[in-house]
Parts: sequence; structure tokens; C-alpha cells
Amino acid sequence: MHTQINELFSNLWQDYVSVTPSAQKIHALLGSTQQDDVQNDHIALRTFNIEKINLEKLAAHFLALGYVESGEYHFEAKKLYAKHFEHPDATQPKVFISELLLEKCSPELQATVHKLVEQIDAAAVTADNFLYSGRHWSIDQATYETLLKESEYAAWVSVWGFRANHFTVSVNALKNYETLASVNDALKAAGFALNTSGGEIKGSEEVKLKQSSTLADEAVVEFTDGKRMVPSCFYEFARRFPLEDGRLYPGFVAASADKIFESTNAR
Ligand code: OOG
Ligand code: NI
Repeated sequence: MHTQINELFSNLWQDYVSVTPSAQKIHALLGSTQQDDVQNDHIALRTFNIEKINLEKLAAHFLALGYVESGEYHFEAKKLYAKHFEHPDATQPKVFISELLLEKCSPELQATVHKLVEQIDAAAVTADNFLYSGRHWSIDQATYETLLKESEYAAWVSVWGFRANHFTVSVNALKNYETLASVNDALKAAGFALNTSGGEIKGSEEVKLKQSSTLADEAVVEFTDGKRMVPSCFYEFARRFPLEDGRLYPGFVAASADKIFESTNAR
């Protein structure tokens, strides 16, 4: 079971860094300063709430590896719904999966997204590599632009498909940094741009979770009518605080997550 989990996260990581070179550099920076690897707090995936590929279809891959559904979140303005999953072995990364609620979007957006999703081979969804299989359809630049005007999230999924949209460093597990602010300072000193929506640090000790993230890298996307750079994936940093019983708070904070989503907005 653990070998399978490690294999999945290793494949997700390889795919993620292929479009997020800054994550590889930051990983090396934090890892080399402590002569040890960094621990992942969580990863996140995005999808649409169409039966064929909805949140539950993505989650099934994690449930099969022993993960357990552990919390749900609503994002009214962004028209998103999310759940998080934990493994009984708390050292395994948590998983945050969201889906766009299409019925709340325009008929035009719904029609566009349905056309993309129709192109997916149903068998691909249950295949072992589905969670890092990327995009299963072709798309032109005008369609991407139209989606972008209505939903940055829809536009992101339309070009990047199924893959980790971020990995998250567990600040608690870093040996040479205690606070999130000190991690942020090191990143800024090394020239990385942070997401400042809602402040550089989202959350607080009161809500038991502090988070920050880089602004997504840009990577080349092949559209049917040409190639161009668009925002890809970002890297997140999370520090968790203990509950009354001493256990670290294992959940997410909707108000903070709402701002983290914006890490993939155009710079
Ligand atoms: C997920 C944003 C939420 C968190 O840690 O609160 C999140 C996303 O951008 O898909 O990752
Ligand atoms: Ni996150």
C-alpha cells in the first residue's frame, strides 16, 4: 500500500515539476539547507462536476489507497465545491480535490466544457495514471480566452487537465525554519514571487493553519492554433498548529483556500 502511495506521489511530482520548474528549485533550496528531503503537507487537484470525471472519480484513486474523506468546503463566488482526504498514516500527504459547479455557470461555458470532456476515453479515468494524465482534448486559444473571462478555474483545467496543481511543503517538518514568515523571506530573497491575495500569509494560529504560496509559473501550452505561455502550477507552504489534544489540525480553512486558488491567476 505505501509503495503504491509513494509511486503515485512520485509520478504526480514528476509531472508537476515538468511544468513548474520553480518548485524544483525551491524544493532543492529548502531541502539542501537542511540536508534532508522536504515533507509534503498536501497536494491539490481540480476538475468539473461532470459525472464522468467529477471529484468522486478523482477521489476513488485515493480511497483505493486507504485515504478517508475528511472534510468539505464551499466557495460560493468561485462556484466551487471541495473535499479533503486524509490517510490513517498522518505522515502521508493530505489531498484536496475541488470541482467547478457547472450548473452555476453560463450555458456557453457548460457547452464548451462538455465538448472537452466528451473527448475523454472513459477507460482513462480509472487507469492508474489518470491523476497525472493531463489534458485529454484539443483546445484553441479563443476558447481558452472565453473561459478565462468567466472562470479562471475553468480555463486552467481546460489547458492543464488532470494533474497536481500544487504540492505543499510542510513547514512543521522543516528543520531550519520555524515560522512561515521566515520561509517566505527566504523565498523572496531568492527571487520567487508570492501570491499576495488576502495577504502573503493566509490564516492564523487561531484557525490552526497558516499558508502561503508562490504565484504559478508559466509554461508553454500547445493550442490547435499555436503555442503560448499560460500560468501552470504553484508551490504552497503550510504550518499547522496543535489542537487541544496535541494533534496538529488536519483540515483546511475555506477563507484561506479561496485565496490560494488565485495563485494560478495571470500575473
Ligand atoms: C486549491 C486551493 C486550496 C488550500 O491549501 O487551501 C488549497 C487549488 O488551487 O486548486 O490548496
Ligand atoms: Ni493547498
